[in-house]
Amino acid sequence: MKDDIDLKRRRLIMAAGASLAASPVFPVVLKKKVFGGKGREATSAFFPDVEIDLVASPGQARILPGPATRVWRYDGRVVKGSPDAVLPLKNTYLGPILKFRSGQRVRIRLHNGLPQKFITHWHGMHVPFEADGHPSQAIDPGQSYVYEFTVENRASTNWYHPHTNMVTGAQAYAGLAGLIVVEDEEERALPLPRGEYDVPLVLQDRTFTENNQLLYARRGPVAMLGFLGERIVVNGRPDFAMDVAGRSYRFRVLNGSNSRIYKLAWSDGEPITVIATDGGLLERPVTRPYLMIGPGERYEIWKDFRPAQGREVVLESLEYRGIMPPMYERMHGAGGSRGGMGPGGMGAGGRGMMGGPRGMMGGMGPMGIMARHIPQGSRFTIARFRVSRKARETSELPARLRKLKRLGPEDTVNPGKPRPIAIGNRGRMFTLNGEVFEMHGALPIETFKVNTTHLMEIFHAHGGMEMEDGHQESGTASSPMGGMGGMGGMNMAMMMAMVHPIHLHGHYFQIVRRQAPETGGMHGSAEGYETVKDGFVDEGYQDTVLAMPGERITLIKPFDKYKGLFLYHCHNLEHEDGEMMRNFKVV
Ligand SMILES: [Cu+2]
Repeated sequence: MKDDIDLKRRRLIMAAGASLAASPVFPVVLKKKVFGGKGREATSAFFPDVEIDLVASPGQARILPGPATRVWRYDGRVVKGSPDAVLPLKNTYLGPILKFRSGQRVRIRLHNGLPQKFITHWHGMHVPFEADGHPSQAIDPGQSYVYEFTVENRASTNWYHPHTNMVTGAQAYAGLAGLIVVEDEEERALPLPRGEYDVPLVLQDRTFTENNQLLYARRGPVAMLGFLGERIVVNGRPDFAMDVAGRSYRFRVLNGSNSRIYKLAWSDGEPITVIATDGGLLERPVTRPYLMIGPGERYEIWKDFRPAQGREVVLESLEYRGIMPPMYERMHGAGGSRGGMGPGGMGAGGRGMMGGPRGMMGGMGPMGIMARHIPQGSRFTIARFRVSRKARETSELPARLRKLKRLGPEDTVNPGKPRPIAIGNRGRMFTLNGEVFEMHGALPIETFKVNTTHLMEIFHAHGGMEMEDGHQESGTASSPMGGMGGMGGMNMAMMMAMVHPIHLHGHYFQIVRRQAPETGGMHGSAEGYETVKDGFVDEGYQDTVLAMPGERITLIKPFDKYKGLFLYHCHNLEHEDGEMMRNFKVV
């Protein structure tokens, strides 16, 4: 047993690919061509304002007391341009913050120092196909890929992470992620908190071995539900706490987790004030009692700590339900919290849910991970802020932030006939528009003329629904839950009904309408929806949206400027790696 565990431990990160190939859930892996390439050189016709070398390689980080944790990480340096284009972060495995300005020409030379193929995507950045990090551009160990693009985004918080076919989840989990901050004149003119009062909060969850090493597997229930960790880490640190001054702060919140969804709320009862979404600043600040943030999403929140002088304010995730398959919610008490795991009670003592000591529920594999995870939808502490200092000055919340163009159906080329993004399943695999991933493939409904704007609809279509173009969804009665038990008389559509954070590459989109799940509907729960529906912010631009079970989301997306293959996929990284990904072909 001991040898078995040690062997598995060694395999965890270094051989993610091999363990995937062995997975009974994804037999298709072995038949696939392995894509890996020689990279891309710099072009002589491109004159960069900023040039950066970025290396991904194995390293170490001190995360927990005791032995250091082996991680994979990005490290960067400025080759040309302003030295603050690369801001390394201390005491974390996270990559440096890349800081760009709108209009800048950027060249990034990515070097693969990892023992497997690898590519990186600039999530949120509107860049040419050659610079988007499509999995077909993945490079072999020792190779480099040169990205060249002009920063077209307005001021916004974006991020970078791996996009390697079938191992994105394993590579991101190993530590490969970093923020991209885009600035522009308009945003700099606003009296928003800056410098030490402008704070990134990257939310992730991890599970550790007794030896402080990262535990990951993508099989069985983890493939179906997504990886869910036993500890929350913020900016790469567990039990995150910081001393703040009694004044206003700007927090750039990124959900960098593989599959966890957070329902953010302040412990002092104040609403959450949102000033920016994925696509940057809103027209004016909005408040919500709580804020739902799915994997891949960014929100900037403004917080005034003046009323809490001398006290502690906690950023929590509150209970919610109705977003996981019914079987899961039944097992975990429909959003119920783990015994003794109130705010702050989530340290080592919180391990071993379901009563068994660690290891009892299947050891180090996916069942071991599931046995120890913090349930999706339970309540827990994310970060603590001690308002320990007085501030001489603060910045007031601006009433208006910037002008935003609001798109309507009349701005689209297909106002009466939205292009579908149908979430379904083929047996145990999730599908988009009835299909799983094809490296270079795109259906007619996935093909768009460049410089057109389209109305699109994300909806759930499990269980044999006829697709618009004649594609037939198929379901089987086999259990997708691995060893999690029988599903009674439930049909496939109900078993597979869960939330999916859908990410569209390319230009940001706007949400124009949400249709809630129907009461008694096959795919979703209207009751569960009540626990999340006040936490959406649809006033701005986005690149990722949480599609709740049974929900129908209408959005408007421009396909501007660049031709080529741009992905759309589920940002639950285990779903993405399980082929819930397709191409938009822009021609
Ligand atoms: Cu998904």
